[in-house]
Formats: sequence, C-alpha cells, structure tokens
Amino acid sequence: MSANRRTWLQAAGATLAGLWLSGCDRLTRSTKFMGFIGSAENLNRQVQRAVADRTALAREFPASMISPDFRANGTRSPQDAEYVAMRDAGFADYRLVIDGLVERPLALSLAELRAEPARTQITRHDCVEGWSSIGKWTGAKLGPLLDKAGLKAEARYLVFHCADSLAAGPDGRYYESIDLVDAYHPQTILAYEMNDAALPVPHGAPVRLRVERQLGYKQAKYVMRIEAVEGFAHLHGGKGGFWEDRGYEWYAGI
Ligand SMILES: Nc1nc2c(c(=O)[nH]1)N[C@H]1C(S)=C(S)[C@@H](COP(=O)(O)O)O[C@H]1N2
Ligand SMILES: [Mo]
Repeated sequence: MSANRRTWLQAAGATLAGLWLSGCDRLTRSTKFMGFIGSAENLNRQVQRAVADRTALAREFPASMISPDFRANGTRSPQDAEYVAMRDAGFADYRLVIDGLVERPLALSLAELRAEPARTQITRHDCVEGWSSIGKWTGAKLGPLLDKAGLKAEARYLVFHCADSLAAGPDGRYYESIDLVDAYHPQTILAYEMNDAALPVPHGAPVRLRVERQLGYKQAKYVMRIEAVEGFAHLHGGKGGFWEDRGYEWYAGI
C-alpha cells in the first residue's frame, strides 16, 4: 500500500471516528455518507486481497504427477568459461554470493547451503511459450538466508546474476529480479535438488531459483550471486531481467 493511500485511509478513519463521536446519527441515514463508508471499506478489501494473494501458496502435487520428461529450456549447458571450469571441478569451488544492500555479505559453498533451512515441494512450472512440467524441488529457503545476511532498509529487490550467456555481448548474461514479497514467500527456494537428485546441468546446476508464483523465465538457473538493490534501472537493459529487457513483463505472477 502506498504511503499516500495509507495516509488517506488513516485520514478517512479519523474523520469517521470524529463524526461518530459527534453522535450525529442522521449521518448514518444519509445514503451519500454510507456510500462513502462503503467505498472506503471496499478499497480496504481490495488492498487486503491484493496483498493476501501474493502470499498464497502455489498448488503442490502428489509424487505420482511428477513429469517423467521435465523439459529444459533456454540455456541447457552454459559455455561461459568460468562456468565450464566450475562444472568440470564438480562445483567444489562454487560459492553462492549474497551481497549488495546487506549488513553481512555471504559466500556459501554447496555444503553450507545444504545445511540451511530447506523446503521440498512438487510444483508445476509454466513457461510463457505454452508448456508446463511438474517437478520436485529441494532447496534452501530464501527468506531465512536474507535474514542471515541482514537486508538493509533501502533494499527493495533482489537481482539474480546467472553464469550463462543466452545472447552475445555484455548484456547477454541471464539475470532476473524479484521483489521482497516473492523473496520471503514460503515456497521461494534456492533449489539444489530436482526429483531427489542433485540439480542437473540442463535445469540450472548447481543452484537455481524456484519462485513458484511466477512464470518460467523468473526461475533463474545457474545462480551465482544474489544482489540486494534499491532498483535495477542501472543493470543491463534496465528492465530487471534478460527477457524483460527484450519485452517481457517484469511481474509474471500466476
Ligand atoms: N540462467 C538462466 N535461467 C533461466 C533460463 C535461461 O536461459 N538461463 N531460461 C528461463 C526460462 S524461459 C524457463 S521456461 C526456465 C526453464 O527451466 P528448465 O530448463 O528447468 O525447464 O528457466 C528460466 N531460467
Ligand atoms: Mo520460459
């Protein structure tokens, strides 16, 4: 809710309380006045619904519905030199960096990430191209990790910097961003397992984001660094993601 709207609601509330205390019950018989109360309540309900919907859980499925052939899309095998070297070393040197607007920057090995509070979920992945697959994901919950790093008050978004280039040139690197509502959503995890095995390279090894209330392109694979930022206009094309810079919506909620 915007500060303006909150101030307006508070002002409306104060006015109502004032009128109420004046004991003028003729007002309550005035249809115009009751219409005003009704619209304030209605606005409040709409705001509530908007906020509540964002924290609702995405549907989870039984194991019997896991897709035997979960499709891999976009980058399936990064050719970027740093990634190739890391992959060939079995990701022993991998460190997940969480930095930017945080009090305590983190650099976690896979073993350290696996020791963090985790969640397993069977969810449906919906790609904007029109296909869906159901998979089982296990990973570290993002919320507790952010608390560990200590987000600064100015932080409003998280940018996921990936290891793969999907296009040539300096802005060809894949990246994505989400807001803090999605970051703290209980099903938002940094997945290191898919279908009970280590996350395979085509699906984003060693770590990928699962942000289950969003479309496929928000599910950043090959995540190297999570940067807390105030805004993302200064990054790449300025729209907050590889595909967003090429015309997709930043908010891809489902
Ligand atoms: N780093 C990176 N993340 C990415 C992509 C990509 O090409 N590179 N493609 C996106 C798209 S469009 C989709 S649909 C999903 C595909 O995930 P999957 O390969 O596990 O099906 O990853 C998303 N995340
Ligand atoms: Mo996608």
